[in-house]
Amino acid sequence: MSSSESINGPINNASVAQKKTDQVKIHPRDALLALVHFLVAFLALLLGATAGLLQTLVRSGTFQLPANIGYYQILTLHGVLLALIFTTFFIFGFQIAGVSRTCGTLSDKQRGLGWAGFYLMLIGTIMAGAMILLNEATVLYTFYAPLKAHWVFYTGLALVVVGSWIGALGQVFRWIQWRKEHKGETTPLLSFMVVCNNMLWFVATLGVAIETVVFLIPWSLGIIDRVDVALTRTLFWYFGHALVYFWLLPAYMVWYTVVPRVIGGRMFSDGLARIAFVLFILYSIPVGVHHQLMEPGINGFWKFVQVVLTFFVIIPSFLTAFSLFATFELRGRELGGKGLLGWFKKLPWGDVRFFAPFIGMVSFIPGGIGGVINASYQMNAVIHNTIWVTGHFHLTIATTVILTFFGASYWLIPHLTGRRLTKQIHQLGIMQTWIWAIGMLIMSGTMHIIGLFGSPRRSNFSEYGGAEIAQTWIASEIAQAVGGSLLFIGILLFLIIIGKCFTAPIGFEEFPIAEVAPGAQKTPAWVENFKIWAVILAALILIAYTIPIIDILNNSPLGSVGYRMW
Ligand code: HAS
Repeated sequence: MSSSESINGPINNASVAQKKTDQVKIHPRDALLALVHFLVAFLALLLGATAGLLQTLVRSGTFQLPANIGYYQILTLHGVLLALIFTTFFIFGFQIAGVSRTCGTLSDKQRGLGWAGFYLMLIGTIMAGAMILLNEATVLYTFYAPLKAHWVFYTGLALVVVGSWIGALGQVFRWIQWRKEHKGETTPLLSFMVVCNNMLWFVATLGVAIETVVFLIPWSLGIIDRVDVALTRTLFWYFGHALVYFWLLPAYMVWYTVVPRVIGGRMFSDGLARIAFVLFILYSIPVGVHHQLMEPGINGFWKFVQVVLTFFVIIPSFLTAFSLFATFELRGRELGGKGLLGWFKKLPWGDVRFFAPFIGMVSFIPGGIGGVINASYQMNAVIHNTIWVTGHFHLTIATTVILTFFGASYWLIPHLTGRRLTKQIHQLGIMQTWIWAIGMLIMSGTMHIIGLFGSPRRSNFSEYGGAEIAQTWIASEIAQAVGGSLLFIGILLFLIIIGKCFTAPIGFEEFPIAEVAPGAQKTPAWVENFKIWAVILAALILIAYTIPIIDILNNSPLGSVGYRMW
């Protein structure tokens, strides 16, 4: 079903230009590049999800791992494969497709950069994955020192980062080319968003690149004999919080540009969407210390500054919520919805392209509230290092983002492979979304509740706190295992559907992109001036990080940063 014949019947209100762009098809060579990224992502998803299932079963006390495999080893595999590898490959596949769809086919050079980046990322993934499997890198996905991994693991991760920079360049160059060819015009929204996400990613990964190349690799090779725990953690979280927005923004890309077209509506405002993305560039990086609120070594004043900045990064999500509500209501009323909520019923509930991301959006309401709680200094003391945090990120990345990615895959894979999204795929996709939502409600809900009672995260000991409380813990672990098993079934079903996408009848499935609502204000040109944003971003990073890092260095016992600096 295409969006010009949505579940609500034919859409007659689309403009001629819209009908024309609905027919645009990505060039097969760009499609191949995007597809190889998706294939690696889906393989990582399968392996990472299997590790997740095993881990939740171990915690429930009903299962023991064979062959000396450790709990923390599979926890590392689960985190690295899902949080770092699945996401990065999926996002790059989606972004390549998005730029090619909106700016036009990539040049050979741009595509070459995409392939070079892909191979480097793949080699890096194999290196890091092999070390985890060999139990040489059981350091969890945050690889905090003093846990130490084999140098091959860190080098593999560094290669993934460098590969992503090279791949991102190809996408950005295509956007620059479009700008040159269309002087004075506003660039296509989706490609602008891709450039924002790549800029955010580049600036954020500088932190983790310095952490691995300057500290962890030399330490692991024995070139330096120690590293500063506070410094490496700070560098990690400089990267780590922006990482979560690097995951979130592609979901927002789908929400802003694709979903309005799928429901047969229009985008509420192009300018508002761009401002939201720019705000993410500015505020997603100088906030990493909110992951370190309970740590010594960082002065309370700087923690306060970063908490305030964290509250700024919530604003673009509010803008997004407002914009989406407006889009849904406008379309629902256009279809005849009456009264306060009559428009809600008119939305295309049988269309998986809408339903899966919609459930993702709904999950982000409690997920976002949880984030605000985490960021509130005093409340962070209650939840930090408890399994509440695990519940939080299973609602955000593993529901909001992943359900949007699932929903996008159902039309994007057929688009790239020259096939059709069939009725069966719609039905299975909706079933998959329900399984996911119920599994996550059980698993993440339990994690939130027992987290408030102090159940620790990242531990396979579920009997903390004496015999009485141990019973409650164990009951909750079993609930998590039930939820986790449903999620695993959800992943298997998703992969079965993807298999069906590859074998569906030959045809044309559109890559839906909405046009802007008539009457929306024209986007001012300064919004696209990345130089302004780069300067403000640099200033914010310097304000938020210079003194905390100088403090850490000054307070380190001589030589504890590994290098004798002064
Ligand atoms: Fe978070 C920890 C704060 C968002 C992921 N977060 C984590 C960790 C991960 C993660 C992975 O301040 C654990 C890291 C680790 O291993 O230690 N988080 C926030 C805040 C936000 C936030 C303030 N997080 C995310 C997103 C993630 C993510 C997004 C992944 C994609 N987080 C924290 C903090 C910690 C933390 C602390 C550290 C905790 C600790 O102590 O360790 C905000 O960005 C949230 C803002 C969001 C909203 C919601 C807007 C709602 C929208 C949906 C609208 C719905 C519609 C549907 C339109 C305000 C946009 C219509 C519905 C109808 C019913 C019609």
